Amino acid sequence: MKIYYAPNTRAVRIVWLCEELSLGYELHKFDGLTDKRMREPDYLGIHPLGRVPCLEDDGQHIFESGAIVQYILARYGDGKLAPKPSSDEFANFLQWFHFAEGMLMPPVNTLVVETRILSAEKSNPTNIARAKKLLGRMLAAIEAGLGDKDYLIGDFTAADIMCGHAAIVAARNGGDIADKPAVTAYVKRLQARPALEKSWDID
Ligand SMILES: N[C@@H](CCC(=O)N[C@@H](CS)C(=O)NCC(=O)O)C(=O)O
Repeated sequence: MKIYYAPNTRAVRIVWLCEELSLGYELHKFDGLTDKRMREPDYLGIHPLGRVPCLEDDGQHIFESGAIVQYILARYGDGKLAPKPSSDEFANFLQWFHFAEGMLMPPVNTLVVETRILSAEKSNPTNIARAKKLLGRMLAAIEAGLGDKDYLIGDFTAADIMCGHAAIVAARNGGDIADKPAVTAYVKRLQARPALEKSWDID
């Protein structure tokens, strides 16, 4: 498997998953999101938007981090990091797995654009306030979902790779978790996992 990767992006999720599963992979590393090679025709032929992550496996390419995680789990997961479809946890697993890109990341994206990409003159305080409020509600849903569990469905699963990564990125980009003890502890717990620590910025 070849992972198209840039440090501190959603591509971290794919490396993290492979590390948790002890799967081998080759890395195609971009230096960051401003790396011009991401906009070159070769890569645009692989990912039409020139984004990461992307996976190459068995002569095929696949993009969308959630789809890639599901693909790896289904092909190479050997039943690990996901409950069986017949189990009581399966619905909860899918729900949190997809909450990451569906609900958590959109306000994070707005905050990244408004506070990191746009110049101070172009940035819109109303958009920032609205995104922060929305993100607070999404993080509150995680707080409630965690309850007194260590991970979203109890044991560590790929739902934590998707949602946990989003929660960490949210906390780094203006999401307030100080009033959310379960999320705060969850973020710390995830960051202490050696597989994640290794995945943020690989040489
Ligand atoms: N929903 C996509 C989002 C992909 C995405 O936006 N990736 C960002 C990095 S986290 C990117 O490559 N951005 C480059 C750009 O916006 O030009 C996924 O989960 O893979």
